[in-house]
Amino acid sequence: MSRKPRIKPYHEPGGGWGATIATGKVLMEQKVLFKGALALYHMNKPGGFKCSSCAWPDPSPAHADPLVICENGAKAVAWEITAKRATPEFFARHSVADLSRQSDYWLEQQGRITHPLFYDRDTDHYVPIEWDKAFALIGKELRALSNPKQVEFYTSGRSSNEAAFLYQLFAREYGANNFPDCSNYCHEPTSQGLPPAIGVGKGTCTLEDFNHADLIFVIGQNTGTNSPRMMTELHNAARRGAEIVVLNPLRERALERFQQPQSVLEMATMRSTPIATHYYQVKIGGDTAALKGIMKAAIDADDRAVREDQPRVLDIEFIQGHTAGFEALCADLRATPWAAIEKQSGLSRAQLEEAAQVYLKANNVMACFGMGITQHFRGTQNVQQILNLLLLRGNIGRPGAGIVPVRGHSNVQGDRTVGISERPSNEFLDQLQKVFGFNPPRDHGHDVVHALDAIMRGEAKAFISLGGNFIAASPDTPLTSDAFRKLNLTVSIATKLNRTHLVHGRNSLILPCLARSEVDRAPNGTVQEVTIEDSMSVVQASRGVVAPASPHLRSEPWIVASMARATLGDKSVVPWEWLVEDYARIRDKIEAVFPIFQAFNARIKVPGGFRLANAASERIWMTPNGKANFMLFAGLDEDKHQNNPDVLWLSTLRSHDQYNSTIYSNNDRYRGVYNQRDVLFLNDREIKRRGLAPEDRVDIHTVSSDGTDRVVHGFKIVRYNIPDGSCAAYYPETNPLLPLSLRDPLSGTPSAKGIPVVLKPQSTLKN
Ligand SMILES: Nc1nc2c(c(=O)[nH]1)N[C@H]1C(S)=C(S)[C@@H](COP(=O)(O)OP(=O)(O)OC[C@H]3O[C@@H](n4cnc5c(=O)[nH]c(N)nc54)[C@H](O)[C@@H]3O)O[C@H]1N2
Ligand SMILES: Nc1nc2c(c(=O)[nH]1)N[C@H]1C(S)=C(S)[C@@H](COP(=O)(O)OP(=O)(O)OC[C@H]3O[C@@H](n4cnc5c(=O)[nH]c(N)nc54)[C@H](O)[C@@H]3O)O[C@H]1N2
Ligand SMILES: [Mo]
Repeated sequence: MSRKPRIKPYHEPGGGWGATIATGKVLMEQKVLFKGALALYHMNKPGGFKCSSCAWPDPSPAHADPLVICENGAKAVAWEITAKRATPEFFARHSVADLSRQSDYWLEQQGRITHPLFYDRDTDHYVPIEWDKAFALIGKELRALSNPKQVEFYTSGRSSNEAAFLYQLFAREYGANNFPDCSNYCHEPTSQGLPPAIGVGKGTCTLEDFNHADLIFVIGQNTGTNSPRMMTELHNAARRGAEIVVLNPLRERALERFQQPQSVLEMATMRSTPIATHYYQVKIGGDTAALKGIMKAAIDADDRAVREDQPRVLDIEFIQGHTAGFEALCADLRATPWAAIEKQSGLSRAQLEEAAQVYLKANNVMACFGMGITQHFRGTQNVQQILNLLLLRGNIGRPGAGIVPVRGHSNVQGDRTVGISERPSNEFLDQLQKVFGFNPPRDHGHDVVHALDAIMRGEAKAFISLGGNFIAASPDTPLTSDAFRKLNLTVSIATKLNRTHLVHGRNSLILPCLARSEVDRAPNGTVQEVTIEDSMSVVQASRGVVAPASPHLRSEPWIVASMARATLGDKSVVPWEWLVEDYARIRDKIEAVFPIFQAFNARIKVPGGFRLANAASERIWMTPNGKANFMLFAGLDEDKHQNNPDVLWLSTLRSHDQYNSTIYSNNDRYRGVYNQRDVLFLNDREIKRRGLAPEDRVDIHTVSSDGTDRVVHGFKIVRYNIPDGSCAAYYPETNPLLPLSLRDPLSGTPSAKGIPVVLKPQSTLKN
């Protein structure tokens, strides 16, 4: 296969043989064909391990296919159980300066880290260190700090509930509530936007709802790539005749047409199923306008029904019995002119009225959404408009209806449930105090943005990360990197080498841990289980099945407990060693702190696990007024740059062959991009208007007024079907363009899907 960069539009359906062939290929590339097949057989099944790729729920064990996997889940497993190793010899060969010149792709391709490592300043190399010494160093550094609030405790959503619970326990007993978490970059607008509206910050549906919905919205989410197992539900719904309405600036292939790899018939006959019945290419950042347009048309139709003495088209009984704020919403929608809605959304009134008709016809409606909604300056308001639309017809808390935030990392929701929160409630802290007997700090701590601010101001001294790749995931990469280097201590609990390990503090440690697919043995020889909460609040056990990549690896709970013991010493009132001897003991403590986990250990024994209670699913509104609230966002935000035709809105996306900062390959099959990632998707009109041509290379500059020139160089123009005024490129390469200050004021989530940019001729040479 040629390694030359090429563009070749993809006309096949999503899924299908393309996906099946790709699955085999990744296992071969990582040299784990047989081990991989064994692992995949046990994935997402009772007694096996939970896939670490996405947070999509599993079907109930009774209805599951023999393999509950997808192409990208297979990539995640192959990547985890790869035969490649980054050994002490590897680190002896490459200095950190050397490694810093390599791409993110190359770094992770070196394989699993086999030993705990310590950064040796004299030689600029990572060198092996014994576990005890590593913990002693962490303890010494943390104890030396004058204020525990100088430490940031980052989490990426791959860690288990057990590891995350111990982690927050450690931080709080130490004295800090600083929990920057990857969800601050992700679904925080959901976690902030839903509680005032419906009393819970989570989705209200279960997988079963897909069997009863007659309309499913898919908004700002690339399902075929990022939650491929959700395609099974969309595929089944489409085949039963449900309407599927997509709002997305890009025409994502799997949402147009999908061939179900698990369907023998479709695979054998090469047939596929159209998925979206209506595909609206909203302008980047135009969702609030589009959703308001749909609601405005719905309210017009209801007004008409009243005038003509016809049955109401809105669910007035539900609105009157359950909600507040309806009148204010109507007044605002009536006052918002169509012309403004059309301009901002990039969709015509006719299109939005059509969408409203589809909505009004459907009895049961679900709305699924992803980063295209949340990663915006108005991310929280975007989420709330989706909910407003659902409330208009009582589409919540009944079969086939509700809101479905599609979470990212496999346990990002669970980490939050078990206490990773920089703004903990008093109720939770009281409970923690009662169960463990120490006085947890009560003041609010840092989320990612405030952690970054503290690092930049030099106030933070140490950064510990339970997984993830903080530097690559964060905005303003060059500025954040410079600040990060000034820290006294950086500690990464990780599986593979990444950028954050190279942009390190004065003292730096890499602590290699077991991955979820690997067997984690307790001191008494039994295999330990951890638990995970998926996007639909189902908690299940996960148990590794393959041999660890190295005998020196340790589990995340053990590493966290050992750090805590080394830092807090005999002063600690937590029985750390005892807890990690048997994770069932950690679960008992979780249950004692959070009553929602009642009978935790017993309930995970049931195949398929259990669903955490969700009041909004029962139409119980845990809001201050006891109602479901329509959340008002008056008018439309003016697009500050609308009169400047040079400005484009840039959305930073994932390719089909990456997992966040982990790049599996430089291909993006469904978008027809091969062997390259430095591309900029732009439509024909915008290309011509600038006197450019496809394949030309340009520099991309952020439009901002803070005096910093944010730029990435030499991106290749690719002609793509995307609305006027919009463009797209891959993350994390484009993170230097994202200003830390460009964030949703309500949730703090950076606007990674809406960055104002201009294009300039390439200033540095690049092939
Ligand atoms: N294979 C794989 N799986 C993953 C991940 C991965 O990287 N790889 N990452 C995981 C994580 S942490 C997350 S959060 C999820 C992310 O999954 P997604 O939410 O699908 O994230 P993105 O790929 O960033 O793309 C979002 C989609 O939004 C669209 N979009 C962009 N701007 C806008 C806009 O203004 N409005 C609308 N309506 N749409 C817009 C894009 O075209 C794209 O289809 O996936 C998880 N699963
Ligand atoms: N511009 C832009 N920026 C974005 C986004 C975007 O769409 N655009 N998306 C944002 C989103 S949604 C997210 S969630 C963040 C992601 O941010 P993070 O969660 O911080 O990043 P990842 O790339 O998922 O982290 C990958 C690393 O995790 C480690 N790892 C993998 N498995 C394990 C494990 O089992 N245990 C441990 N301890 N470590 C493990 C490996 O060392 C690997 O290098 O990025 C955000 N940043
Ligand atoms: Mo995410």
